[in-house]
Amino acid sequence: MDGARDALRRASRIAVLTGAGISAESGIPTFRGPGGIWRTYKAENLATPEAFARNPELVWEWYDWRRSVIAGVEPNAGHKALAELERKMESKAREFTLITQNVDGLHTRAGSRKVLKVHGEIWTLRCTECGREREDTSPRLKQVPPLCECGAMERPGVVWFGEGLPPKVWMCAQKAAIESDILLVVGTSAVVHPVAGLAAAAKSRGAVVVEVNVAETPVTAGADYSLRGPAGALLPELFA
Ligand code: BJW
Ligand code: ZN
Repeated sequence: MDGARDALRRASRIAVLTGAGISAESGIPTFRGPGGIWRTYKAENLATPEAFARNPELVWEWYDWRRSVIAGVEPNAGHKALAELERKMESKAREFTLITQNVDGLHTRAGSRKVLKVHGEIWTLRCTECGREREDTSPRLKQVPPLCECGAMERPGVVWFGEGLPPKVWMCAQKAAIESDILLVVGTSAVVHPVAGLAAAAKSRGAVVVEVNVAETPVTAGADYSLRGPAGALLPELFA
């Protein structure tokens, strides 16, 4: 912990990559591991463009249910510590970039201002025909599937398996990771590509890699510091 804390204090460019584990303490299930979403639901039936084309009603009902779960929880100490770190870094004119794979919007609700949402956001709805995007933060949609004002069906504004990441957001995320002095990898199993490659890319360009996770991951072996425990407890301690 002390070595990682010192490295953070010295860094002028910090990048942070978060995954579902940071929201676990808020009560949102992760995808993999005990109690994970993919233990109950099959990703190929719900989180692929093919699944949506086959049965948009089913996919939308699942997303509508997840929206209601997320709307009922609060950001936790881990989200708040990252929002606080962003403010601290900015007041010292140092660079800070938060990259998240999470679609739940909890970083924003915790007060983080600049968030690169590489897998999109569950509150964004995108038209399948005209591509128009809108935000709808109601816990339950009035109508499922929702319709665009052009009359066509909307889809969740998230990135499914087999789809490319939003190009500009992804470019900024890669740049921030490889240009960082330190990359903090929090609560991700680091198995979903291309995001899973960010830690190795940053490391190969000289960044110090610090992992915060309750379990070992593919990042662990190459990390300079691997902190084992819940993000909500470790992050406030790390930034103290
Ligand atoms: C705690 C904790 C606590 C618990 N504190 N820690 C190269 C090799 C192999 C495969 C591929 C490859 N390149 C592409 C692929 C295919 C695929 C892929 O990676 N598959 C692998 C799974 C095998 N990738 C894609 O399809 C991606 N697209 C792509 O590459 O496109 C190429 C392309 C280019 C151009 C044109 C067209 C295509 C897209 C991936 C999209 C992922 N989507 C999802 C769903 C989002 C929407 C939704 O939420 O419904 O994103 S899947 C799901 O996994 C979600 C997550 O963001 C993502 C990552 O999961 P995450 O965050 O790591 O969560 P978990 O549950 O896995 O881990 C939680 C961790 O927290 C664990 O480690 C715990 O220990 C820890 N934890 N509590 C700290 N309290
Ligand atoms: Zn439309």
